[in-house]
Amino acid sequence: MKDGKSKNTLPGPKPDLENKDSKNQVGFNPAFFFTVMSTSLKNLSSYDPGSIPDATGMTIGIIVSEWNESVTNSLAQAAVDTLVKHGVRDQDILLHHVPGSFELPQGGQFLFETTNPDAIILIGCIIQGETRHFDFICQAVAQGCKDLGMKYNKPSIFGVLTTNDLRQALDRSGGKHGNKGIEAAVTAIKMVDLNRRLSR
Ligand code: DLZ
Repeated sequence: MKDGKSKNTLPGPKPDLENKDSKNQVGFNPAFFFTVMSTSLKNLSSYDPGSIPDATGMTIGIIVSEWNESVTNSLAQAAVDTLVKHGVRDQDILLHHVPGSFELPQGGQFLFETTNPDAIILIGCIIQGETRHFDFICQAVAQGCKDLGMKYNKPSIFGVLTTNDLRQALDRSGGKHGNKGIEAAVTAIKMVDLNRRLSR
């Protein structure tokens, strides 16, 4: 929010963002703050399986970026395993690769145009480099993912890691912070289920 006041309050002591004389003040970096808060308050992969809708009969497309493939393949495998665990048949998971994350939205568009799945998951890993390339790719992929969902009126799930380094990416693709691929699959199932219930 523009005035810095949000209705969503996080548990725990409030950080003193205004007082520059505060003892612990080392300069406020919003990106660092939200990364730490999101991972210390929530393991990205922990969820109650019983709370997830039955995914039987769903068709899910997965587009995977080849850049940083050790990371993206772990994310994709976790997404596939999660979909199958909740009832999606192997043959109803349509998985394709694209060269890099920038190509993810168009890969998703090709899939919606040709096979029209119930949802698409875009999986990538964009790691901060020395130039602003990172910012442009992240911005384009996030916007493209959102546009895809709006264009086809079907869930388009952002399963893209945007990290400062490879360590952070590994931690979130089967490491100490879980696997974002699981979260992406669960989100896809929930959104398809919501769409189905509202369309009845
Ligand atoms: C060029 C590039 C760079 C520098 N870094 C990444 C990255 O960290 N993750 C990723 O998925 N893709 C990267 N790419 C490739 C672009 O996404 C894209 O494939 C090329 O710019 C060609 O359009």
